Amino acid sequence: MPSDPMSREKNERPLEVDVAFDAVVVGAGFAGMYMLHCLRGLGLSARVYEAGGGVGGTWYWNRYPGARCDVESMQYSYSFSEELDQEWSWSEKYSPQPEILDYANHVADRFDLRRDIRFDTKVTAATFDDAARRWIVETDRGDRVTAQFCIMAVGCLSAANLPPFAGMADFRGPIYHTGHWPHEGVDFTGLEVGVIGTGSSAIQSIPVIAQQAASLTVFQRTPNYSVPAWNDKLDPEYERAIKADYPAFRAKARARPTGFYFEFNTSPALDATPEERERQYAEFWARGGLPFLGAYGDLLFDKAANDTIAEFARDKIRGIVKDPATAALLCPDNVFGCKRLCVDTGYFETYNLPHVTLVDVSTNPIERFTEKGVVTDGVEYAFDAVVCATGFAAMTGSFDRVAITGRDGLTLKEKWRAGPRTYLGLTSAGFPNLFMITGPGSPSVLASMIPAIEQHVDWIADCLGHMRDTGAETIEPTVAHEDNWVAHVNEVAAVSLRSTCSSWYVGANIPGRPRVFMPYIGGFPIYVGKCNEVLSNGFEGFVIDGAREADTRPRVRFTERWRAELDLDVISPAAVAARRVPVV
Ligand code: N01
Repeated sequence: MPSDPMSREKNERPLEVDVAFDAVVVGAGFAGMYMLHCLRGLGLSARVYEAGGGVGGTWYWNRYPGARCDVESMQYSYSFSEELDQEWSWSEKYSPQPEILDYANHVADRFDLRRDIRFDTKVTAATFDDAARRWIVETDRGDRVTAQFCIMAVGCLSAANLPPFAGMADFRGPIYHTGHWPHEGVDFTGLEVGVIGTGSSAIQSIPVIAQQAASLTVFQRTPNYSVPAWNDKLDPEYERAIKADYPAFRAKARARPTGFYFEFNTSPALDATPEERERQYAEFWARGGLPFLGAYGDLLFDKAANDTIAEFARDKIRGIVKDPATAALLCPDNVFGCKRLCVDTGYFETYNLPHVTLVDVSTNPIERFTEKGVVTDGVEYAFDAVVCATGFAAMTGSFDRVAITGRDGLTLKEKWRAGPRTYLGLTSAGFPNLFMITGPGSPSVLASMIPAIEQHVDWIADCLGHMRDTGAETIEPTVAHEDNWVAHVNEVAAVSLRSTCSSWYVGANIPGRPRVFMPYIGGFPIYVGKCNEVLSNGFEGFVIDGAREADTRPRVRFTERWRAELDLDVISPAAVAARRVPVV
């Protein structure tokens, strides 16, 4: 995907060669920004390289029409600064992309982050120099710097997947990817538009594109479940109530399996009568969004329970979409919530519009692009513009874009060929002093991203603080601990129905990728407890080399706020074993 040449010109700057930093951070999204803030708090020197022309990561690139967050605004923000929490106000229950990007820019200004960030710069390689015990980091602009620590803040869903359809170069109109949307926006007024894909990005953008386009044709390979957002202006009373004690609200959210707060019910769906279930689903549907999955505790563990919520959701689709053939095509027959649940505003209603058509490409895939449009099943559909809402090479794709070489010439890509291997999703054996923020093997995309990011950054910051305190040179997990962690990640994934379908969670959306459930599904608080324990036990499972004082107890500077008592009735290991942990 091209970077923006105008922005790059604007960000003209001298090259950085042979400059030494304590840490280099790759990416200036929410992870890289907060990491920089903490590195400064430790008094460490840092350089952040960012491929985009500004901060914000996901929210910088995904500017497609209708893009908004699926986690409520009052929870989708940093929690590290009470002042920041108090001074910022969101306008809607679910924030639109431009407002989240404004927030990211506000944070960058408020904490004076930009002076250590180099924009329009892609890190191309990071190589561990064993003799010097430092990382050599190179960029596409010719920078070549060294750092003791290299921190990958590259995001989980940032490597866009543009399938290599034959003939794309022949198409005479523009082809857009939702994850690389033009900054100036796109006006579809009066155009014949094709959209490929029906995941979250498509489900958000289709209703908005349909308002402008003369005709809209959607190519669907797999139908998706979607729950209405019931988005609205943010209720000022609700905002006031949360801001009256924001830290308490944050603590409640952190104790939840997904790292964000909503009310849920832990009882099993099949213990209820059909009438009770219907009432319960109707009530949770009326709340809308991802919390719909909180209607019962066993929905993602017990297929028979899941069938009941799936049928409720299909009934909703059949109730909305007037043409029965289209409604049937839109009804998924897989496990509800197995793929990431979508949240929409008027998605299914859009198919009632006379100029909107659904084309099933499940058995006859898109054959090719032509000069005029797209061909499937021998039929050519003519378009002025095509939108590929075809997703991302999730979790590992963003790492693959950087040539990361650890000890003995081992590349991360090679090491992860059969699937990612990490210890706690934070580090990987053979790659000393390399850290990942929300890497594979951590809750990452199964938790609300900002709390997941903050918890990782705080842990890394305490780790780096400890290394500085003890004069340590390198830290690296043992292979045995990494193997145990990978086995545990797989073990808990096997318990969940989520591991049973061909989603991007398992890399199945892109041909040729290994099929491994990548995020940690054991629940955010359980994972946080494990990270705390590792730290408190003097970085158990890690080899720390070169320390002056081997048994100095790590100081807890940043992770203190992750040590609150948990609501163990809901999130206990016993609850997990009994498969009564909703929405994990
Ligand atoms: O991507 P996706 P996304 N021919 O992979 C189809 C997060 N997110 O960008 O299902 C035809 O979900 C593919 O079909 P199939 C969220 O976590 C968050 O929509 O593989 N079709 C699918 O329909 C989300 O889950 C938010 O059979 C092809 C679609 O393209 C994640 O990002 C908003 C194809 C891709 O769907 C990714 O969502 C948006 C082909 N060759 C996204 N290749 C918010 O919270 C792919 N497809 C706001």
